[in-house]
Amino acid sequence: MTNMPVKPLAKSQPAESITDLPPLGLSPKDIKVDYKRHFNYTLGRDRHCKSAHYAYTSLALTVRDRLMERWKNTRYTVDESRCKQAYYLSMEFLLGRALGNAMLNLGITDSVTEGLYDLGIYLEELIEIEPDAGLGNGGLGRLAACFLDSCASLQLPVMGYGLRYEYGMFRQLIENGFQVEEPDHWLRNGNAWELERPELTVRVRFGGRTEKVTTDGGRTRVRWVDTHDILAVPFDMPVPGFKNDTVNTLRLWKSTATDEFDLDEFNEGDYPEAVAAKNKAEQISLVLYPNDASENGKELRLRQQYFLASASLQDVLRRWVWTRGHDFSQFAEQNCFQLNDTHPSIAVAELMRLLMDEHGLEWDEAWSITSRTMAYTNHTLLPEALEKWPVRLFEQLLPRILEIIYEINARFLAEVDQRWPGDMDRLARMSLIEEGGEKQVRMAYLAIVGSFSVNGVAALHSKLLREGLFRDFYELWPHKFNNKTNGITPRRWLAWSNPGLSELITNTIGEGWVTDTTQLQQLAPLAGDSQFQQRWQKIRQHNKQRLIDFVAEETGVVLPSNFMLDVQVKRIHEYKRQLLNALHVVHLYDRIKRGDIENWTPRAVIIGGKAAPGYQMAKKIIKLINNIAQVVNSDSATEGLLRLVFLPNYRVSAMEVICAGTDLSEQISTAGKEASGTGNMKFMMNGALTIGTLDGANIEILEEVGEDHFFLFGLTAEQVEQTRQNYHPESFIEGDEDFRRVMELLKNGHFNRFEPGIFDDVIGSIESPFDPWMTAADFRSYIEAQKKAAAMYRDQPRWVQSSILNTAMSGRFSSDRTIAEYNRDIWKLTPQG
Ligand code: KVW
Repeated sequence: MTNMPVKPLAKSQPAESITDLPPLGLSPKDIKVDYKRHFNYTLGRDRHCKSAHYAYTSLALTVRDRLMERWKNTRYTVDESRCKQAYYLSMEFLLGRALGNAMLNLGITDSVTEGLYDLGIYLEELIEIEPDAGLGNGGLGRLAACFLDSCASLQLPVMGYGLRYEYGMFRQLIENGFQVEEPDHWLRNGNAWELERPELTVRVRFGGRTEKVTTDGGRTRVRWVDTHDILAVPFDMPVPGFKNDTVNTLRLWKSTATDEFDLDEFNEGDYPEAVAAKNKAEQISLVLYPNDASENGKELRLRQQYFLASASLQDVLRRWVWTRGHDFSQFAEQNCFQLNDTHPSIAVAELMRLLMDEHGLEWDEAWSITSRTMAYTNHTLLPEALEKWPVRLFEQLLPRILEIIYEINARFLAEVDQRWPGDMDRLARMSLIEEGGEKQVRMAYLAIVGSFSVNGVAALHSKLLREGLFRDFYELWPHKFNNKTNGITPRRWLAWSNPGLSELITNTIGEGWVTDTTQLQQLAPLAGDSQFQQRWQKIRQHNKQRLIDFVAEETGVVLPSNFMLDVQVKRIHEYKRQLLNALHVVHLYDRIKRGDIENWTPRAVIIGGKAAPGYQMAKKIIKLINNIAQVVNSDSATEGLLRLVFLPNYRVSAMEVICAGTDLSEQISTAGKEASGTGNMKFMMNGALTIGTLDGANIEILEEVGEDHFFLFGLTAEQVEQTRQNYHPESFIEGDEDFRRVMELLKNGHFNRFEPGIFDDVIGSIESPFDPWMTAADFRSYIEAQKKAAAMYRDQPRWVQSSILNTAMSGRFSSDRTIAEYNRDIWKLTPQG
C-alpha cells in the first residue's frame, strides 16, 4: 500500500481551528456565490465555457459542500454515543440521480432555483445532465436505495456497504425491435457525490491453501497462506436525511491491485506483464451482473460477493478494535448486519474466519457473535434465483471459507439430528451442501443457519417461505421468521417526482406527510369533493403531458393527451407476464378491426424494461411488443383509439417522470411469483389505479384501498398450484372466441410478416401445458378487468375519486414504515437526534 496517502505530517501540528468554519449559507445569494467559485476556481472554466457538464458539476459541488459539515457531525454523533449500529450489505444500490434528492432533503430547491436563475441558468436543465447511478438491476437494488433514505430520515445509525461498479446496468437500445446492450460508463465524467478514502483501504484474500499451526499456548490455529490479495478502496457517498441535518454513509468498494502482487512477477523479469496483471484485480468491481432474479454461477460473481463481505466486515472490525480494543464480548449487542438476499451471505463464514483466525476467538464464542449479528432478507421463491455455488469453486477460490462452511454444517446437522433422530431425508434436505451431482453450497441455508432473523418482503411471500421453501427451517426455528413488507421513499417518489401533487397535498393537509405518510389519509374525505377533484385532475393532466413529452422524445411516438396511459415498467421476465399485457393489446386491436368500438376508451399502453442479456425468451418478448406496436400504430383504424409503445432504457430517472403521469398501473404477475413489487407502490402513491393479481404487495395495496378502487383479476397463488396439476391452455383458448382470434393473429404471422417463425417459441409457451406462468388461465379475467378499468375511466369524476383514494391510502407503503419495523423487530437501534 505504498502509494496510499496515509503518511502523517511529521513536523507540522495543524491547529484545531482548521476545521472551524462558519456553516455555509443556504440563501439564493450564497448558492450563487459558491456556484461561481466552483465554476471559476475549482473547475477553472471561463465565460467561453458553455458546457452543460461544468454547469452541472459546479452546482453539484455547491450542494455537496452543504452536506459535508452535516456528514461529519453525523459521524461524530454516532462515534461519541457509542450506540449500536446496523450495516446494510448489498450487491446493489440503485441510487439514480443524487442532485435533486440532496437539494430536496436539504430543503434548498427553491433557493437554488432562484440563485441559478439570477445567473441565467435553469435548474431543470442541470438536473438532466447527471447520469443515473445504475448500480442495480431492479427492485432489490432500488429497495436498498430507498432504505438508506429512510434510515437517514429516521436518524438511524445505519451504513450501506456495496460495490463501486465502474459499469452499472447496461444502457438499452432498441434496434429493429430488438434489445441491444451498451455499456454504461457512468463515472466517465467524474462523480461529485463520492469521496475516496484510500487511508481506509483493506486487503482481501483469494486462493492459496490453509495450514494448521500450534500457538505458544498450545492451541491450534488455521493460517490461510499463499493467497493472491486484492485491495479494497472505499468510496463514500453521502446519504442525506430529510431536513434533519443527518447525513449517513454509503461505502462502496473499488478493487485494485497490491504493489507486491506486481513485484513478485517483476522479480522474474516480467515487468510489463506484472503491471498488466493489475487488470485482474481491477476486474472485481468492474461490472454489475445484469441478471435480475436468476443465478449465473460465474466465478467472478463469487469473487465480487466475497470481496464485498470481507472488505465490509474488516472495516467494521477495524473500527471496533480502534474504539473498543480486542474485547468482543459486546460486539453482537452493538452491531447488526442485514444481508440483502443471499448475495452477501458468505459474510456468515467470513465473520467466523475473521473472529477466529484474525482475532483469536474460539469457535463457540465466534459462532455466538455471528449468529446474533446476522439477519437475512429473502426476496424470491423462484428456484432459478436461489444461489448455489459449486464446492469445487470454493476449494479453489476460498479454501478457508469452505472449511468453515463444512464445520457450520456439521454442527448444524448434529442439531437437526438431535431434534429429529434418524431422519435422514430431513438431514439431506436441510444440509448446507447439496449432494447428488456436483456438490453445491446452498447459500440461502447458510444465511438462515447463520442469522437470528429471516424475513420475506410482503405478507404472502413471507407465508410462502414459511410453508414452502423454508418449511423445515421454520419448523426448527419458528422464532427467526418474520415479514417486512417493502416500501418506497416518499421523498423521491412523491415529493420530488411529483412537485405538482406534492404542493396540492401540502396546501391541503400540511407538509407532515413527507415524513409521516399515514397523514395522506386526510385526503380521503376530499376524494368526492368536486372542487378538489378538479385541482387533482388538472395536476395529473399536467403530469401526463410530461410523460407524453418524454415518450415522444425517447420514441418519436406522440400520444394524444386524452388517452388513458396504461403502463407496465419493470424488468422483462416471463413471470411478470408482459406477454399477457401484449395479448390484451392484440385483443383491443382485433376489436377495432372488427368494428367493436362502441363506448371505446382511447388508451396508450406503455411497456418498458430491460431483459437480462442472456435471457432469450425475455428478449423475444421485447421484440414481439415492438412488432405489435409497429402494426398497431401504423394502422389508420387505430387513430385516436389505441397506441402501443415500448419505452427503451427504463431506469430510475425515467420512473420519476413515468409514475407521476400514469393512469393505470399493470401488476399482473402469476400469483405467488412476485415476492413484493415496489413499482406498484410508486404508482399508487402518485394516484394511479392498479390492475393486478393477488400477488406480492398487491394484496396489501388492495387491502388498504379497497376493491372498488383496484382492478383485481386472476387466479390466487393457491389456485395457480392446483390448476397446474391439470393445466390445459387450449381449453382456455378454444372456449374463448376473443382469445382464439388473438392467438390466430399471432400464429398467422400478422406481427411478423417478413420475419417468419420468430415468435414460435413465445406462442408455444402460451399453449404449453407446462407453461409455469399460466398466462392462458388468466386471459379472460384480465380482459374483463381491463374492460372495467376502461369503463371507469370514461366516468372521470369516478376515476379521479379513486385516484385520490389511492394516494390517500398509500401511506403504509412508505419505506419509513418498513425501516421502522426492521428497527423495532431486528436492529433495535436508537435514533441519533
Ligand atoms: C439477483 C435479484 C438482482 C440479482 C428480486 S428477487 C431477486 C432479485 C436477484 C436481484 N430481485 C426482487 O426484489 C424486490 C425487492 O424486494 C421485490 O419487490 C421483487 O418482487 C423481487 O423480484
